[in-house]
Amino acid sequence: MINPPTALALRDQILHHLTHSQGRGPEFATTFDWRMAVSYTVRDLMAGTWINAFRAARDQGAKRVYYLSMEFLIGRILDDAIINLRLEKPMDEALQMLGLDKQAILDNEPDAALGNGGLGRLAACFMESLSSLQCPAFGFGIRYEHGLFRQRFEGGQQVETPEDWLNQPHPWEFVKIDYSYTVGFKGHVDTVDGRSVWHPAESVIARAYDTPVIGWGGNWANTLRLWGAHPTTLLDLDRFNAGDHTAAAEPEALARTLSRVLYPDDTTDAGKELRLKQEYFLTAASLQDILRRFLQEHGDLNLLPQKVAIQLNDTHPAIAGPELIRLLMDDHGLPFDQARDLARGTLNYTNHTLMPEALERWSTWLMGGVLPRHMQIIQMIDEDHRVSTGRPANVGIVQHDQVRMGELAFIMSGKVNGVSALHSELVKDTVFADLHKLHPDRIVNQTNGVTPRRWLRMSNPGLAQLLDDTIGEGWTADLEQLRRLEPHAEDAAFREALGGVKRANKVWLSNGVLANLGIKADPDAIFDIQVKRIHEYKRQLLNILEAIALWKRIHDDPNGDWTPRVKIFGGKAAPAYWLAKSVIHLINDVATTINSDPVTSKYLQIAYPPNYNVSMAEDLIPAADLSEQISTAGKEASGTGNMKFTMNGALTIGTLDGANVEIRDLVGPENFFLFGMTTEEATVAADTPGHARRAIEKSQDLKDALHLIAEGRFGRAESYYSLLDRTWNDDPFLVASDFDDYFATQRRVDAAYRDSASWDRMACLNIARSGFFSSDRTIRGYMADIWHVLPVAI
Ligand code: T68
Repeated sequence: MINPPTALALRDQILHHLTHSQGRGPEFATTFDWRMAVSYTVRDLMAGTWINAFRAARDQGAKRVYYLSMEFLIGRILDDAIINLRLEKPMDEALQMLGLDKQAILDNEPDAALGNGGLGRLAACFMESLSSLQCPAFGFGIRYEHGLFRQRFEGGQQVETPEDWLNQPHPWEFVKIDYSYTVGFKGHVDTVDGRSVWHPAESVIARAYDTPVIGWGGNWANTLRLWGAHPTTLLDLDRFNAGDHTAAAEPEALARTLSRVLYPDDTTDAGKELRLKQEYFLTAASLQDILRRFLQEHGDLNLLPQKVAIQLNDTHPAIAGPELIRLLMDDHGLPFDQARDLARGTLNYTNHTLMPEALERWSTWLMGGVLPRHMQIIQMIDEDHRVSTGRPANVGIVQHDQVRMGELAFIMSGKVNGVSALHSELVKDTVFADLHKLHPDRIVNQTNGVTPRRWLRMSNPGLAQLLDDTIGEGWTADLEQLRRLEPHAEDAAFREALGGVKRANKVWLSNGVLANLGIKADPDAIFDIQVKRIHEYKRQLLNILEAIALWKRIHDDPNGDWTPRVKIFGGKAAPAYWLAKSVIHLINDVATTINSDPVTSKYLQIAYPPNYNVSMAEDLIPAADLSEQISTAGKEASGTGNMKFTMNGALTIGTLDGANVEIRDLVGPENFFLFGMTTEEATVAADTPGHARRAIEKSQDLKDALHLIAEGRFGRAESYYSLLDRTWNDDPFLVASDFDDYFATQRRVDAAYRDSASWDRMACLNIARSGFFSSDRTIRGYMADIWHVLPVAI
């Protein structure tokens, strides 16, 4: 920003909005009113930049990026905007003048939880980096009325309640009612003068709700455009006049279901008609908007690949291939070949998982019923690809009466990328092995990253200050500058300061989140944290079994020289994922027993705060000593939490999976606690009959832990029969086979933590070498290798 406002100006503007936007006098204002007034004040400071950025891109005829994603896990906006606009100081002063508590105002903002986990949070980090790098871009998503469900625990079990962030006004968005598009479903296809014409039987209106995303320094803002679904007819007046008032409102209710709720399943395929309609709703509205702007700015459709790059965040918007071809053929009269080439020159696809149950497939009858014209085009794409490549019969989009969205996305994309070095190689060797042979240059890697503005400067102000004082604040825009910290690893005074920041963050967490749970956590204990969705492959079970085994050992030798530890879990399970829910139940039951054991309580505590979300991550990650990244090798595509912990000076205990491999390479193997099988070993072991039973028989600690559960030491044993049965007899994610190595590695962690100078030295080197994991680096990679776009000067 060129002229940052003074504290006085901010104060006056806040008071102005309190009166004129909230309609409240200061003496009547609630925290909510103040938060709205402050938010409007900050929004005012983004709007001009936002409009100028759009204008600059248009005036320069710049190529634009469009990021299509069913999820944007934004979290809170206010503090992030204050920081990116560099308003911290004047805003603190202004709030002080008004006698307001800044933390209370920040905490009043609900999280925009429009995503499940990593995929959605990545989209949010990318939006912030795109703006910080002045890359002209739009994010397109759905404005879900209900984001990811809220999680409560009842008797230790997960209970879901609806999330309702839009029950209160959302101060950041601008509604653009003139950007409204009709999206059709079902119906039939006619041929008129050789052209296909689709006559949808149903339609809804997609309306644009825009949120500016301000970049670091406040010089550029892009648009996050979320589509809200609205009815084409508000009220069935005939029915209303006939007295049936409920039925009269039906068209409205039906249309609105499209943007009502976020599907809460990650890494499983929903396979439901509503989900397909949501995916098409997002895609169709976005493509209409893209083509409208493109035609206005450039006119000639042949320029599309030169001026537009579209990124598909996983296969969820993969219907974009057939939809773009449909628009170019049916609306603009281009022949199939030309439409196909233009589409493929424009579209790219990011794969986020190899898990077979997550690969989207739609039955041909559902696809043909909901999107009849698209089903025809999918068949044309498939046949065209078969003929032009001479591929084997089993490699194709339509197989066994199912449309495979991964294959569709691959075939319709210029580039396909994985999200870590290991994952991209596995994409080539496994899910897309056949297509990779036919198109050997299509798959590329772009290792994920996270934005250091939110995940360091904002969430860890103590560390940010120490970094600013030590190496200057240049790291915020250029995270590789953290390298300049390396020499300070040998400086005892700096290590003390670093340890002091960590301890302060731990005290803050103890007095806040943990105290609320009734847990007395010793800030000098190891804070050992695993936060992420609950999933078998992420192996929270391995972590809690280790806790049980450790507890037993301490119990058997209460006078031993144990290193105190607080184990913290956070995360939600998909509502229908019974095994994951039973892991949650187990963690809570084990916590209840262990936390109240007077013999062990000074050495081991377990905390599981409910409703893990972005804001909770911002509290937990800066307070972590140990980051748990313990997925079965070959299963976690990348991970991004692993990067956030490293940046905040936690050491990792982890497997050679996803981006852990790159983290370990960069921070150095001596600064990383590695355990477990490699991908190759895990693949072989999982196929060996009886692997779990054999591993359990070999491990006294594991056997003891499993017996304690089966004996009912942690709540009713019956609750855990299926979990135990799966562990003994199936264990596809190799919890048993990796247990002993994990347990032994944790004991190495215990020993290492006791030498605080050496620990702080390792933490310092982890931070210093984490610069690669900035999402700025990732976005530069996409810009250069996939989108071929340049930043725009303003
Ligand atoms: C995650 N995927 C990967 N999927 O698991 C993680 N799936 O390794 C990676 O770091 C991250 O993506 C970013 O690349 C997901 O989060 C989903 O959330 C999801 C949502 C709906 C349907 C399927």
